[in-house]
Amino acid sequence: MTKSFTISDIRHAFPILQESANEHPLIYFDNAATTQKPASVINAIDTYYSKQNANVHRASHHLSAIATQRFEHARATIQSLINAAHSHEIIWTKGTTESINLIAQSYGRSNLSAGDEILISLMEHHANIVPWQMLAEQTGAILKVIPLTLDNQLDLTEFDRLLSSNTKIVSICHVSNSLGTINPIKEIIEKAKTVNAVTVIDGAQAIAHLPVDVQALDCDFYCFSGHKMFGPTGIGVLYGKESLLNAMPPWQCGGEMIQRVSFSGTTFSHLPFKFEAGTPNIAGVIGLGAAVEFLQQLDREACRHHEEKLLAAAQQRAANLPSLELVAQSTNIIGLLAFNIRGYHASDVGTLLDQQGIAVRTGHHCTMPLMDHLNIDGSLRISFAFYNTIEEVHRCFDCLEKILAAPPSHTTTVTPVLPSIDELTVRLLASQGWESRYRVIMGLAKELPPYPENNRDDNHLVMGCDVTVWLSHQNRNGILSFSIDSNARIVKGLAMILLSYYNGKQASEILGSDIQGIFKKLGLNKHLSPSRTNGLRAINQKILKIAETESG
Ligand code: C6P
Repeated sequence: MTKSFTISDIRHAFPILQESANEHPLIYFDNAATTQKPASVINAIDTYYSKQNANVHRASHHLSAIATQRFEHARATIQSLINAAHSHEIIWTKGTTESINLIAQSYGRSNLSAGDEILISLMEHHANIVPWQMLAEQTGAILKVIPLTLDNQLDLTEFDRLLSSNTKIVSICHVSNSLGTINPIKEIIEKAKTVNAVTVIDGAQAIAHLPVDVQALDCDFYCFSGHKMFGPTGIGVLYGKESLLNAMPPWQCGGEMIQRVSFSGTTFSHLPFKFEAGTPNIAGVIGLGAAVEFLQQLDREACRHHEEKLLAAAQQRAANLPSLELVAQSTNIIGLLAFNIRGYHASDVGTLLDQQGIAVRTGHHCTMPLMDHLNIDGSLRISFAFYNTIEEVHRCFDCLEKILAAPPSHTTTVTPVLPSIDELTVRLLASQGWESRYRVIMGLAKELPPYPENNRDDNHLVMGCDVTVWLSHQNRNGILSFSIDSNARIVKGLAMILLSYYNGKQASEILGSDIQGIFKKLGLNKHLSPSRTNGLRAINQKILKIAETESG
């Protein structure tokens, strides 16, 4: 079969790419978070539910036979994608996170003991940190971290130094989701073998971009998520070597994974079912199989080449923006560009891009230790798939340049006194359309009263926001007044709405009030992004908690 790569055909295969966002053509640059799905995947799921829905492996009827055949066919498709030796080495999980947890709780708990060492790196996603921290707590094992070089590559000299006969597990990402760095996993696996350490590769960010051959790599485990490779959410893969999987105990128990159950004892099923307790995500598996078949029709070398061109174009445009600071070095990365813009909070820029129909991700990208190391609280990340175009890259950077040329100052003068909520509502409702209202909210940030410097500590941090937010209060004769500050301009603008509404009220009035009505009137419920809505909710909840304490 001849494999093809025609960008217009590819784009046509993805229904969502024909849609618009905020009245602009959608430019989807958040592929590292999740990729879009081709019609073939959507149709495969639809066909399963509309024509073939049945449980797998159990019933005696025809529908179940068809569902089981499609389900197991998908397993064989994944086997061929990553060149596993056996299809039973492919275990279905919910995604990368569950795959790593399975290894930690099954392999890790039964093989590690006090003093053993687990080696991860500084650039890992929380999904490849926290399960190991928990395992270390449960077993007394020690978690060690490979640092990075100055150009944000794994420090292989330090890796050599940390690797010892105590190292039992080496768990590393193939590609970093925050930097885009491609790690030399073959070399790492080879070195880990010299001390008989088991190797776990987090392939979440690699599988959509790079060829993966688990036999050539000779890794013990390789994990990835369906939704980052054009398949559905809620389905992922744990590849494990047969000998290791056979020796591991099950980690979840129930139906499907047993051979025989009696009250005197239970025997477990063979691979892969030993690790697939309960009714699996059948539609997800079938959808993922269709995603791999879609990929297998493409010239993946050409896809990679195209993605390299997208990255090069973005890097070139980025180099022309003097206030843009790249998070990562510019060589040996794939699929994404992460940066900050001096004088702007990433989430503010992300929201302004969103208004132009450009979807990007901002924040710490679930790599908080890496952000701490880089001394930033997050970044703006543009991440590519082969369906993106060079024109989209240019449009994104044209928009960035426009944003920088016209900062959202809106010439509001600093007023020492807070406007009343009625006054503020009238001002905001006067702006036509959400885009212009958003700019007015951004402009409000300038009017936020100064925040007391000595209250910038952990006690005053609002948890649950993806940007830094401080909140403190005063109680003068039963009248409460709050102060808020943040490093994101949009949050400061939203804080003005909260303060105008709440300040000067008694605790009981605050508890009986209805800020949701104001949010609704201003369209905040409908138009704010999920992370901003969560942040606003977290600040509001903290205010209500304070009012509750003060009223008691
Ligand atoms: N990274 C991102 O925007 P799940 O959620 O289980 O499908 O994948 C977790 C995961 C594990 N490892 C790496 C390297 C990842 O990038 C991710 C998911 C998304 O970067 C969501 S935080």
